[in-house]
Amino acid sequence: MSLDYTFSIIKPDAFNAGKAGKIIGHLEAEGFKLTAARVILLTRRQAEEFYAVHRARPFYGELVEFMSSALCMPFVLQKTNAVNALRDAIGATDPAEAAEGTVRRLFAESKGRNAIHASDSDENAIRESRFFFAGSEVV
Ligand code: IDP
Ligand code: MG
Repeated sequence: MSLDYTFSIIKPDAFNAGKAGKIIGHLEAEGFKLTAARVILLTRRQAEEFYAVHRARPFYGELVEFMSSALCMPFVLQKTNAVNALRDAIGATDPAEAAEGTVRRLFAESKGRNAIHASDSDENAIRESRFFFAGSEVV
C-alpha cells in the first residue's frame, strides 16, 4: 500500500513572486489536503544536504545556490497515493514540457527555477518530510 502523504516545497522563485497561495489553492482544488507547512530561508548547507542525491549532476551548484537564495515553503500534503498524484499534478521538470494545467506549466519560469519540488518515492517523501518537520508535525 502506498503512502497517503507526500512532501513538497514552493521554491524561492514562486514564493518570492507571491505564488504560494495560488499554488496551494490549485493543489487543494485537486484534492490534496495541507497537513504541515513552514516558511524558511535554507542555509547553503541545508540545500546541499537536501539535494545530496544530485551532487554529481552538472546543475547541482546552481540548484543549491537557487534553493538557498531566498525564502521557500516546505509543506506536506495528504491524498490517496499522494506521491504519484503530486508528481502528476506538478508536471515535467521543464515547464516547457509540462502538461497543460500542471503547477509547473502554470507557475514556473524555467527548468531550474521551476516553482515546486515534489518527492519522487514513498521513501523520499518520508526522508524529506523528516528533514523539515518533527514526526509529530506530519499527521
Ligand atoms: P524534479 O524536480 O522534477 O524531480 P530532478 O531531476 O530531481 O527534477 O532535479 C531536481 C531539480 O534540479 C529540478 O527540479 C530543477 O530545479 C533542477 N534541475 C534539474 N535539471 C536541471 C537542468 O538541466 N538545469 C538546471 N536545473 C535543473
Ligand atoms: Mg527529483
